[in-house]
Amino acid sequence: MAILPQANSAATGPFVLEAKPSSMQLVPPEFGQHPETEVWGFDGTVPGPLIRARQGELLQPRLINRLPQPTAVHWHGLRVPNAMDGVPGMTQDAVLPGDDFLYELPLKDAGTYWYHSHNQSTEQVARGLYGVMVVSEAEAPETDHDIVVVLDDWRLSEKAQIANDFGAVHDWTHAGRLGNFIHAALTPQVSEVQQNQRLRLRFVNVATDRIMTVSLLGLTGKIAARDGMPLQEPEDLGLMVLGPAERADVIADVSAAPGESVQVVLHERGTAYLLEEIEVAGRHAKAPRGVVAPLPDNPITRLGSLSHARRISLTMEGGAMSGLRQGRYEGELLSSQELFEAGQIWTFNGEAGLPAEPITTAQRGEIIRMPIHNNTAFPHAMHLHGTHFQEVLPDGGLGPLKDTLLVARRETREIAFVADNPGDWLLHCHMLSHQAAGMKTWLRVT
Ligand SMILES: [Cu+2]
Repeated sequence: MAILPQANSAATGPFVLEAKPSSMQLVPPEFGQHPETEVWGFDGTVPGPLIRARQGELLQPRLINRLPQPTAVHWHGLRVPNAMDGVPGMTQDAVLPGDDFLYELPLKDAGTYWYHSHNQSTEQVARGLYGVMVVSEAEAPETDHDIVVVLDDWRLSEKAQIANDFGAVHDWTHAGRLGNFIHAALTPQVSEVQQNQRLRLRFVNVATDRIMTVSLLGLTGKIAARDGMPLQEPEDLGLMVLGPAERADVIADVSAAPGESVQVVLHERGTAYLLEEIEVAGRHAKAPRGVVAPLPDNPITRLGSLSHARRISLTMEGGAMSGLRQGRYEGELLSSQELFEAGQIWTFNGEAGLPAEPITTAQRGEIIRMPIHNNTAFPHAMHLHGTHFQEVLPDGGLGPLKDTLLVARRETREIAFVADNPGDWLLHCHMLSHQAAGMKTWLRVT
């Protein structure tokens, strides 16, 4: 007799994730005849393979590097052991071309996560090295379709090739590398739905730098999770603003009538663009389900009192239209001109690039609260590795669990978190151009 593997054996043992050059028909025919686009993708696809697993499983992806550059994979939003975080120079050595690395990822939390290159990421993510990971709840809410919506932003030449201008100074000093082809990739590619069906739409902004503002037409429902974590009270669906790396899970019933469509609309500088639509064909036998109940909670501690919290502040400076005069870089105090010449344009607490010392060393279990002062003329998407944080709201209340927070220009926002995952963790702007040009620091949890 034979013992057969389970049907979903991909998640129950090591599996291969191969980073390699490839090509794909990125620009669809409605934009005219375009050749395939040369990309770098996991398993040669962009987005990379959708990894579906269940909460509580151990995921073991083996990264094989078939790129012409070293690489590493960061599992964005997963609370993993430090050595699995995928940050070259901090948690592992970059994986050289031809080499491989086995990641072991215990999936503590259900939700929508993503994975992407964390080496030369301004180039590698822009070339397509990202994918989505869906960790399903033990008791998932009932839906008719569960669809991942990847929002990406490409800078393409007239021949539909990725512009090879990574590190352009104007991008780095301003809002980052913004593209000219914004796209929503649906997985699975559902072509039609029925009125009254319930959809779960998992939005992921994988753009290197662009903030995506989207609305949904033909749906009635709620945002049930942000950055993977369930909202204790689902939020009304309105305009969704997703900074780079942010996610939102929408659970909604199709309200559009047969013959109409469900639409994903991008709002950019006063203009609305239809990114994707799904036809409504027929009416489901059931009435709409109506109420969207909160998703089952994840085993992460939400903050209670902040009375014992230690405060560490972070001040952002630099970029265009700012008064940056000087900053430290690699231990030396440089003038703004010298920083600029070193490709370092932004500072955290007066320091550009990864400092030798952590911004703080926290005892395991300590509560840290961090006011973030954005003294620049641009928004920034602050991402903390290793755990989720909550925003400390102006009224003293606490916001939802998040791993990335968009901080508007000249704005102060405050985050707080339990430093409960030991190791060295990056804290950086997820506008990858800004990160490359200085906006990163780290903290140590002992
Ligand atoms: Cu930034």
